[in-house]
Amino acid sequence: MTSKLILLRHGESEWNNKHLFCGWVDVGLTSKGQQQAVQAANLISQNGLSPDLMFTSKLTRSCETADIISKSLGRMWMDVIRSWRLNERHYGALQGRKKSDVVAEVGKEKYMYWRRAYEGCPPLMNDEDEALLIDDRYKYADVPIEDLPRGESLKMVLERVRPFWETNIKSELLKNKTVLIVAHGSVVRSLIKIISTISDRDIEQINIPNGVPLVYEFDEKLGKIGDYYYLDPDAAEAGAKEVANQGLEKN
Ligand code: DG2
Repeated sequence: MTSKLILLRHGESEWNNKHLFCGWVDVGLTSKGQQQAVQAANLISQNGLSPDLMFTSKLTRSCETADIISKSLGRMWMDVIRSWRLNERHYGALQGRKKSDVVAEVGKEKYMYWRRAYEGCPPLMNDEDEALLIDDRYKYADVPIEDLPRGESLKMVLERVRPFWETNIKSELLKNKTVLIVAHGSVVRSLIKIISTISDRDIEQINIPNGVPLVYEFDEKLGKIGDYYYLDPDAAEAGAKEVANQGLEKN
């Protein structure tokens, strides 16, 4: 028996499209993002995968992608578990800023450090701005509201994703289920770092495309069979390149 884990970054969001740092700001999908979600569902079914349950974040762009997928697959009955632990990396005071403006202000090196270095933590958000982002969706979070992040490095994301992976996700995979996680660029990078034991340096080079599913297969003891693979490698490569270049090209 094997279990399968499908990881997916949501379809293009309104702020991905405008090249704005988004983090915990709640925006919806563009029509392209909605089409990417349908295409992701097509890839999942064409590859003979039938998710048994889904995990997603508390942010609309991921919830919307998850809804489109379960509808497109005809599996709206699937259990969906939503957690702030699968939210995008909190981008602190960079949230709402255009990526190319940040490059112009602080230079490419600092921009890439904040964006991709494992321990690169952006400037934190002040308490007043943070309060505007915290609403009812976090009321029953498993940590006190004041302990929710105000800015995070990838390392900090990994530290809040890991307990959820260990407790909530692994237990489902051990039941031989096919599990779909619809989340965000940094959450997918964290999970890849955990599962594939990627070094702090190498994870900097990994960019996650919008809307292209990647798959891990495990044996009954949760030993990884091979490494992850994308269901559409060409689309993944093109999408990852586009993400890597955000803010660095004229846009
Ligand atoms: C993007 C990631 O997150 O941006 O927060 O702006 O996956 O929710 O669209 P997502 C954001 P980069 O780290 O790629 O700059």
